[in-house]
Amino acid sequence: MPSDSSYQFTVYNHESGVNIFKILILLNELGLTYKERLLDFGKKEHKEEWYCKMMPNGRIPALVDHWNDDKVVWESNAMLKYLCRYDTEKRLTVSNPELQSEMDTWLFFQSSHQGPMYGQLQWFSFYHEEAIPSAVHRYTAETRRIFGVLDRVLQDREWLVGNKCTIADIAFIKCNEYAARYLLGDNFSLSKEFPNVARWHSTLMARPKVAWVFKYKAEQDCGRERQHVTGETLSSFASRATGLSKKAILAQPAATVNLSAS
Ligand SMILES: N[C@@H](CCC(=O)N[C@@H](CS)C(=O)NCC(=O)O)C(=O)O
Repeated sequence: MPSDSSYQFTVYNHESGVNIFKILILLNELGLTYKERLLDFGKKEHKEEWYCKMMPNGRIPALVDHWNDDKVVWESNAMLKYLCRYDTEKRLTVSNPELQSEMDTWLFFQSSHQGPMYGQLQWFSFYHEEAIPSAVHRYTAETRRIFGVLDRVLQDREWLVGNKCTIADIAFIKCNEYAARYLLGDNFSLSKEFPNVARWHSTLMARPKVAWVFKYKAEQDCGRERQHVTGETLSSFASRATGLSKKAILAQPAATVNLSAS
């Protein structure tokens, strides 16, 4: 049932959000209308009852579709799939059931492998209270392994599914960008180690709406000091961080990067 809201979606987000990139990219690619609501992790707003009633996992992102009875959708790849119902020309999705199954496979691979492994590497590299080298080693190896899986598949094809850019490709962009820039260290070169991923990633980053979202997120003014995903402010994190962690602080406003030059 259409509500009288002038925009279709409310997107619940945080300034440090990684999974939100794919959602903002798809909303902008499809020209859908939305308003963002930035939660205050410092105040643990994402754990409050009103939010957890809607989003039981108490995390971001989440989406409310005001033009469909305020339907709530969460888990970023489920959100991508939900939004595809509004992609009436199938610009970024596929209709053939075999291809749909392939698309689902990549979406599940992204959310069960890429997201968690890269996420744990970020956690143990920057946020964990004690240094645990074996955990960093384990998740570094997993991150490289996942890049390797993608690189092998992209050796003889331009896109993951159906010879066109789909939500399967979009789902991987932000984690790959962050991992290539920060997680694997200063000497890591995506184009040297995983040239097929680098080519695919550069093509994705060059899409105008993708570039727009990265620029928007870099400039996002949340009206308060930027927070890390832990809720800690940027300046308090900066005062105690060293080495790679210090670089991660600079990474917070997500800058675009020319990976083909690296
Ligand atoms: N699998 C989920 C991951 C959601 C997630 O881990 N969100 C993080 C930020 S990217 C979060 O809300 N962290 C805050 C917390 O754990 O309290 C998705 O893809 O949406």
